[in-house]
Amino acid sequence: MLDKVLIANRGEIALRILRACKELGIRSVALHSEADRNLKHVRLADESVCIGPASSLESYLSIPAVISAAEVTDSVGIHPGYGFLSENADFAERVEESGFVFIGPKAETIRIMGDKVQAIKAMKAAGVPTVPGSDGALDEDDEKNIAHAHRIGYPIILKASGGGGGRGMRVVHSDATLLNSISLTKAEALATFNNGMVYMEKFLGNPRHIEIQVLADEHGHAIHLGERDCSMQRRHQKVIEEAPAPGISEEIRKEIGERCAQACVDIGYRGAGTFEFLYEDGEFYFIEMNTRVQVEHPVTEMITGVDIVREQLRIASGMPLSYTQDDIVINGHSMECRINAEDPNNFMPSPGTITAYHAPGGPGVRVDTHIYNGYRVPPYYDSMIGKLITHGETREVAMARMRTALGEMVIEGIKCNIPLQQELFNDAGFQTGGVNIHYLEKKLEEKEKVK
Ligand code: MV4
Repeated sequence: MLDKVLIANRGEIALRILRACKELGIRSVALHSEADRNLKHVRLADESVCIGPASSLESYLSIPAVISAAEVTDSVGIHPGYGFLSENADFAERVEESGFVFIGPKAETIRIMGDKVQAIKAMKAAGVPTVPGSDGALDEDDEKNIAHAHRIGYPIILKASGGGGGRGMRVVHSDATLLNSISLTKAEALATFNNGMVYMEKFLGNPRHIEIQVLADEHGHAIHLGERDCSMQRRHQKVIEEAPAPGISEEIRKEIGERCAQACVDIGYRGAGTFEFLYEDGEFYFIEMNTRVQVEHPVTEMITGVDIVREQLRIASGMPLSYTQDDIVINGHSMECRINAEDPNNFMPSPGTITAYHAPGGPGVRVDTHIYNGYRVPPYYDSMIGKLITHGETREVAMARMRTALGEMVIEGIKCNIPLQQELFNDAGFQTGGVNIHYLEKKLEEKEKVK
């Protein structure tokens, strides 16, 4: 087992990683910015080191600062968490070149998945269903690009190969705007991602966002932990996640899950990963792969009993997976609410001091948060301050527990989105289950009209 791990992140995920290290007897090092001296995990870690000023660019995003922290503390492994440097292939490469273990896939794998054209190509070759599309980057041949659009059928969507997560996309409805849209998307892609490669896909109008969690070790084993539904989102920020996805049968889960696990074996994947799909009319279409632990990993942990962060640490230590596919049984249903320090009406960030905090509890309730009474939410980082997760025998029980827990949770001194979450858990459409990716934005638009 890794002897000492540097936690190269902040907030709730840093605390989550710290807890997993403690359980495994791994010594922990917390790095932090000048604005984050009072983070809960910094107090609880065996050692801590300040790596720079509040600005992420000069701290959590600084490769030299993070590597130096590993060096001065004699760390063995580096866990990148999510966001920041977690999917930066150059960082993973520098970590390994410097003699540390990157807790994640090989740099080469991260690089492939960061290039969406390559990622789709690799997954298609491995038998994962993809969106009908150009199967590669578009070139300068106008006639060929028009032919692609006609074969696929309008509407189509243009995406930057260097993009992802909703950045660098443009929908096209007819030949009239196709060529101009390709030029614009390419120019924007070059300016934003320093990569002008653009590809084309059939545009799916009302899909759900369903993703498959996988784990793969260095001994040729890979398993899937079922799916999560992350369709409740606004501006590409997920608001509620759940597992399993409503309406997905055991047979369909097995089929798509086994394809993802096999793809991991085929590409030599290592660690935790997520296959993102659009799901429409009963079909899965691969769009991207995430090579990190995700914010919403707890809902999968709740229904499988697998500690995903512990598995990441074991895999990085060269150990085999603790489970075979047959060990994985889906038990009940889990929901996660992201708790954000923001105005629930206009989504403006609301940093400041938390003057009162009361955590909810009871059966099937889990709270992943670094906040405490008197904690000051800094204005420099993401507004997510925690996650409220529930589990129950059925979706209805998980939802009822969430309503109770949201009602118990008290966060004073700052604005937070608990009122919005309460509204969503009383929403008839969401209660039915299986809403699509546009549901929340449409609901918020309706609310604006009534005002
Ligand atoms: C799409 C799509 C419709 N058709 N691709 C946005 C995030 C990025 N990961 C992919 N995205 C989309 N790709 C095709 N062919 C619609 C979206 C999309 C979306 C996807 C998942 C979750 C939320 C979304 C919100 C708007 C658009």
